[in-house]
Amino acid sequence: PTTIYLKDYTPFGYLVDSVHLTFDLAAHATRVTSRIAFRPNPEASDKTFFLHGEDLKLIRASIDGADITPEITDKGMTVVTPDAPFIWEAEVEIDPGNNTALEGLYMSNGMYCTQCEAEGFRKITFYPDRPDVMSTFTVRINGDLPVLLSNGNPSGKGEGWAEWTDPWPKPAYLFALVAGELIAHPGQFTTMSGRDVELNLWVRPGDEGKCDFGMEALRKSMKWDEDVYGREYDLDVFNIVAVDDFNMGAMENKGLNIFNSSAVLASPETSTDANFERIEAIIAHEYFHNWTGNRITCRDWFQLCLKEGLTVFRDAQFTSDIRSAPVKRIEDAIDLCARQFPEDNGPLSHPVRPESFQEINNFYTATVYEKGAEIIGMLKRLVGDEAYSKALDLYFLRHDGQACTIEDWIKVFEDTTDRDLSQFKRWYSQSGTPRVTVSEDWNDGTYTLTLAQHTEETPGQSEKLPQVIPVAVGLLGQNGDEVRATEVLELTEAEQSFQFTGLAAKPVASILRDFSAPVILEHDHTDAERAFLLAHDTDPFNRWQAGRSLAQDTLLRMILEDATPGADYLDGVLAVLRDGELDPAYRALMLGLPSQSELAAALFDRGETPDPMAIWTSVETLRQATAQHVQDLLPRLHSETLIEAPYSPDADQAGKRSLGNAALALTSRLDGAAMAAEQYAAAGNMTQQLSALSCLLRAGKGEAELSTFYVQWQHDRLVMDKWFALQVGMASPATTADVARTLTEHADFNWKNPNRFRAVMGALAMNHAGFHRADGAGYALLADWLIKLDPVNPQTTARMCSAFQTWKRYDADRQDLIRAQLTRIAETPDLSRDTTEMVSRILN
Ligand code: HT7
Ligand code: ZN
Repeated sequence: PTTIYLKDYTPFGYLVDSVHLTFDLAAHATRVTSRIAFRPNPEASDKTFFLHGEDLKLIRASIDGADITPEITDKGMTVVTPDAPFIWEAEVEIDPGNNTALEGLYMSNGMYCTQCEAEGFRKITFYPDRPDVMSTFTVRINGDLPVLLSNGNPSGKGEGWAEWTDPWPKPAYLFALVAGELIAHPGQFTTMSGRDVELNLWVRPGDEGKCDFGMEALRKSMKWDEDVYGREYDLDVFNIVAVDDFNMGAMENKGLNIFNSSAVLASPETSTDANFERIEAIIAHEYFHNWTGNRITCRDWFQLCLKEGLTVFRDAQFTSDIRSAPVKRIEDAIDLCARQFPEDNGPLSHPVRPESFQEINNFYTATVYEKGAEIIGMLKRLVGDEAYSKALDLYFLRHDGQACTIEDWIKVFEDTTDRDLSQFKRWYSQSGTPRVTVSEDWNDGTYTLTLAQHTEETPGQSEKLPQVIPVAVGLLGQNGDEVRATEVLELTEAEQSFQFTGLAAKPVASILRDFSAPVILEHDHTDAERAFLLAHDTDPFNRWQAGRSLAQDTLLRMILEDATPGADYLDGVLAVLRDGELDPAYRALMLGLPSQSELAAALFDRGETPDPMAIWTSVETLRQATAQHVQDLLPRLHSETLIEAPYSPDADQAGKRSLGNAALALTSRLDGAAMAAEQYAAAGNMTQQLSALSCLLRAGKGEAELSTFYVQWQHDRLVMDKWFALQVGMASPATTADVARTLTEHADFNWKNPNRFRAVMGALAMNHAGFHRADGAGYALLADWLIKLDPVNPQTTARMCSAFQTWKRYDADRQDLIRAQLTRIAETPDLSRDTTEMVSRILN
């Protein structure tokens, strides 16, 4: 496969003034006619006229009305063109009904829909399918279906046809078309300048009852972007469509967002509080792309973080504003440690702005998205809120309508602040997670904090230079009072000392407050110091972090030294749970433990070989000990879920249910899940029903409830995904692979649907001890299914290969078993480019 390099970027030789497309829809022979006005690009020296095209049957093509018969490869065609403006016309035939890869134009339950990011438009017609080629689009759809949608504003319709005109120039990856028997859930929004925008959420018949929340989330997002970023919506209509077969969460096509139905449809009976929160965030994310991604797009796919990092940062700000900021920050840190750190410190490690790729779809990663967002957060912290706002205003003013780079982005900050950000830019080019080591000195009223940074070698990068790391620090006195408020230290050297003078006694430092940088902090705190911070830290993030590290150290000692759960952790948790002043959601997070996979990473970092069963046992033992230690509080905590008001997914109610259900999980370890059985029987919403069912399954019970759940929800695809995932997720280590295998034989296991495939195979990979069963049954089962899925849906297959990315942490036997499966996948004939690239990176 060909490798593409950032350094080789050259602009396309032609500009596109307009695109006219006509679709004659037919399941197996859709005709796409294009009429495109090109003119030579004065800024480009290479005038090669190459049009991408894949899986297209060319019917005819012409330039300025004269037919041509171009030579076509599996990638597209190169044509000789006039050295002046010209009109390209072509007619191609495509087969959406057989498009199982879900890229380009495909069908889902009889509905036509598209997914063009990153390189799907080339499966629709011949075109310069690259993000720096922008044009206005007019689209006519001919088809015998009641709803025919595309980007922009409606510009005409009649029996069996509709026309759409998008006045905003856009790259082809933002093109979208939807056609089918859909029902509109309408809404309305008046913009800051008083324009009325028609909103619609389009769903399949039967899903009408799951639209209210998504519509409200959209309206809130539109208002928030006006209030906080001054960004107004720019079309007369905004359409969202829910689709069952979709490779990712959602797609920000201009004026016509397409969503995985799991990322937009919600009702209290069928969705958990966590589902609601995720849906709200994804709707906001896609909407915010209208400015950060669509109006200002990326010059090339290496700049993906330009739109994704910024938009994730913006959606996180939105969630913090409308829910709880500390809870959101903690959730994001948990997610970063669980998904991005393993990526950044393993064989798939790559810079936030990669320098090469074979298949761009493999770079829609936690590093590009989440570390990309953390970089924006650091920049904001370093320059301050006011300068951040000014820089963003300048960004929108200077670059509206352009396809930009990270250099453009950094420059607006340099121009607004007069800061030299060249060292800061290393965050985009250097892969790997920096480790910051803390040492302290106390001398006669002066506290000296020495911070050292180090980043391990990562694939392709042996030399690492110091990065600019904003470290937010506060100091606490021995009685728990804050003696120095939070201050942001700028760590720019490999090692640097910071002094705090005039202190009466040696303080306890609270370091990396609010998780001010995506780094691993190595601070040799004693259990007592961590317990002190857990009790007193005035920074909510670090207070939680203190509990988390205390839990981790406790577990590691249990694993390595056969220790019993320590009193510091147990008493610390008890005190937090007793503190009725603390937000219930926050207390629930305090009850969380590091994931088993994170414990494996922590052991590996200490030079130990993680034993998945020993890790699992330690977690079970600590959970049991915690349940016993806090048992007197559990009935009261569980009663938090008894909310009299009607169900609402808001942060307040969700927080109470989260704490109540965390208490239920502990109670189930003491009462044989009797209370869980009661909750299951009485549950009036999915949050209560599913958490009760998970407690039952963990207790080795719940067979009857699993059956009634199936009967109750068999008709609901999204709930059935939960039914599949829960059984695998809750299975004991010894049975996980067998449970997963049995479920793959279930009549409802539609493996070509990415949500269903992920429900089983994703849950298998996430069940740490089950996946890593010593006989390799988990590895073999996943590999079997990846091999089966690859020819059908390479994108989803390749993404799921990352389940194997941590393989070098484990013992030699497990490594041999995983290597054998990876090799088996790699040697599969006709393996996709997507999966080939992933497997070879993981193996190397
Ligand atoms: N910009 C989108 C990324 C994307 C995608 C979405 C759905 C299916 C396939 C996709 N490939 C790339 C989603 C986002 O970040 O908002
Ligand atoms: Zn995005």
